[in-house]
Amino acid sequence: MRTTAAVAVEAGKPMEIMEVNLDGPKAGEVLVEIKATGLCHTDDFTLSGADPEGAFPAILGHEGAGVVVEVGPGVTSLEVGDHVIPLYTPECRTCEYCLNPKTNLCQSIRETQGKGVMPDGTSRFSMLDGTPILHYMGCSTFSNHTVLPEIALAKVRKDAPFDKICYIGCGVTTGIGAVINTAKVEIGSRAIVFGLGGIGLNVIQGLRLAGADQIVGVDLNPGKVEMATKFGMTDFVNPSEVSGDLVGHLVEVTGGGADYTFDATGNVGVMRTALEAAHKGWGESIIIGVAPAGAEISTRPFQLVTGRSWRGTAFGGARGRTDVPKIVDWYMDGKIEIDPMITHILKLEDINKGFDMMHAGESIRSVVVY
Ligand code: NAD
Ligand code: AHE
Ligand code: ZN
Repeated sequence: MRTTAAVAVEAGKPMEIMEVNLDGPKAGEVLVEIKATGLCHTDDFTLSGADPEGAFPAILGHEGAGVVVEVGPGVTSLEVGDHVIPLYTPECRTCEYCLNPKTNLCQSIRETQGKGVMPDGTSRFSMLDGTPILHYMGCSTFSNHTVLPEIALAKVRKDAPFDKICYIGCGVTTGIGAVINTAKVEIGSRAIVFGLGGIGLNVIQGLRLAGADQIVGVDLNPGKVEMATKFGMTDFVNPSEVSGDLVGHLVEVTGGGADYTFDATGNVGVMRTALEAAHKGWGESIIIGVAPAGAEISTRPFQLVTGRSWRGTAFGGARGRTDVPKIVDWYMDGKIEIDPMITHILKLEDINKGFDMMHAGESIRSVVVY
């Protein structure tokens, strides 16, 4: 079939909207009509050329929601008409990783996914002249139609609005999951969240759900304060307004250091600050942000010797086919909020403007509705 997509033709260039060819689903695969997709900073990171796994031309996008249009041979858990959220972290339920309760990082298709191809090693997308186009994070939600493996789709209830639940495909689950699944924050904790964007706000929302007493937000953009306060931030620190040592200031604000700190910026300098602002003896720092190729974290080992831990999380430690339908229920039951964070609704032809707004710090989440 033919479908419309925003194609990342080259690193560092705006995406081009074009008609593309899409082959039908092979064995174990599913054709999905994407109804809505969020714009995550990770898409921007890959488009910029900073992603060591970035390859072009590709169809980016990994935060979508849609409807099953066709199933390939052997697909048993989904049928035409099912509502689904694509999963960049699939859940095969049989690999060594899925069988280990300590991780959500299903590895059954990770190698081919990282190369931009389906598990059989080929792409389903091509340009009208036949040039192959790569998939991205196994999702490619910047295409109106896409093909995914069955294990990379969470089946969700049909009454949930696509233009809101698409955000559960990355930002919401990543932020809330980092608190609940990865850090396992206890009631009464003190926490610091670095970066009050589409992920950081969901960390704040998760901290409030977990019953944290103090939630300190750190961002260079004061425009983020209003929304962060609405979601539960109790204190705000703008590093550009702190004279002297930022770590020392944060330790003072939290009365000795935070029980939990979260990096949602992708800046390795911020990651160091986050680790060092964690409480001596027990503070845990969780890295969520994705850093450019070649970037490395550093600190004095003494920071770890004296009881701080440095950890990381992907997709908030969530097992997508199991957890995502539950998070959709939380949203529909009013336990979590999504609507205020979706600040802009765009048409696919305006997708590059969505990334311009992200760069300018004007949006929290832009969502493309097909
Ligand atoms: P965003 O652009 O919406 O938000 C980033 C925020 O960080 C902005 O508010 C910005 O002002 C702030 N910021 C930037 N530099 C800063 C600094 N030096 N100090 C303080 N604040 C600073 O991005 P997002 O969509 O929220 O994504 C945040 C990060 O999380 C990105 O690196 C993204 O790639 C990553 N991410 C990781 C996962 C995962 O599974 N680990 C999932 C989604 C996104
Ligand atoms: N390709 C990058 C890594 C990017 C990365 O860390 N991605 C996160 C999800 S970000 C979603 O917005 C992730 O899931 N990581 C685990 C994994 O297996 O990719 C690089 O540095 O090579
Ligand atoms: Zn993302």
